[in-house]
Amino acid sequence: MKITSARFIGCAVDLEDCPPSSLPEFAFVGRSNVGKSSLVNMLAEVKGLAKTSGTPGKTKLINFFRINDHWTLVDLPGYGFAKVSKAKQAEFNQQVSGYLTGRENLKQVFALLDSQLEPLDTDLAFIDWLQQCEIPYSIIFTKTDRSADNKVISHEVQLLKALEDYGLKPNEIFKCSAKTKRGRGAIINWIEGQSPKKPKKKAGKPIQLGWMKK
Ligand SMILES: Nc1nc2c(ncn2[C@@H]2O[C@H](COP(=O)(O)OP(=O)(O)OP(=O)(O)O)[C@@H](O)[C@H]2O)c(=O)[nH]1
Ligand SMILES: [Mg+2]
Repeated sequence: MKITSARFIGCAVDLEDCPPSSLPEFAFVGRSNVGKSSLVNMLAEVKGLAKTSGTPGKTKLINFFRINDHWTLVDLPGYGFAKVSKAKQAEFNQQVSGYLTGRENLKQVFALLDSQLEPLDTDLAFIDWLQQCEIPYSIIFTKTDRSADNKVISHEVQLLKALEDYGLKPNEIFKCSAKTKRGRGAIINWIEGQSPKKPKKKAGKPIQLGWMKK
């Protein structure tokens, strides 16, 4: 699918502050530094659309990006950033959980996990929470370019085992790299499949006016 437009349409501190929209929304959530903002840029094919940083804690608000005037990608602040105070973490939890549980046009959450690491308890607890809240979710393994294939596969096997142990059932599991664009087609196709089709203009019948026959 071709991206014809990708626009930042606003940011919000919490659910009440979110821009009204009836377009399907797809949100990216995960630990700080896992690669959420980089993935938004990779999918939209616009460098710098979402702000990225090597330092965790860069994205502090809920950011909305409208794609092809057809659906919206939502870049969320990360969780589990140790340098953030307890009070700030609680604020984050309220901010993000309020959006995830209350946003009516939210179609799907992509829970991002770093493919360089074994599945972490905090990530599994977050995915468990998504499932308990009945929020549709898929998992994306990020930064696959940073490890050898066999390491990524071994972490994936561990993840599948952990998901089974916890009784967690994501819709899909994707593997991606914002650097090499691995996984872009699969994720975009999946999003497209969840969005209502744009009504196609009907091909009009050729005009048949009486005088034309003469
Ligand atoms: N090699 C490689 N680096 C990546 C990839 N994705 C992200 N990065 C790097 O990881 C760092 C964090 O990326 P971000 O996209 O800012 O991460 P984030 O999850 O949005 O972080 P917060 O906003 O702080 O929660 C940056 O230095 C990125 O360049 C990837 O697929 N491959
Ligand atoms: Mg970010």
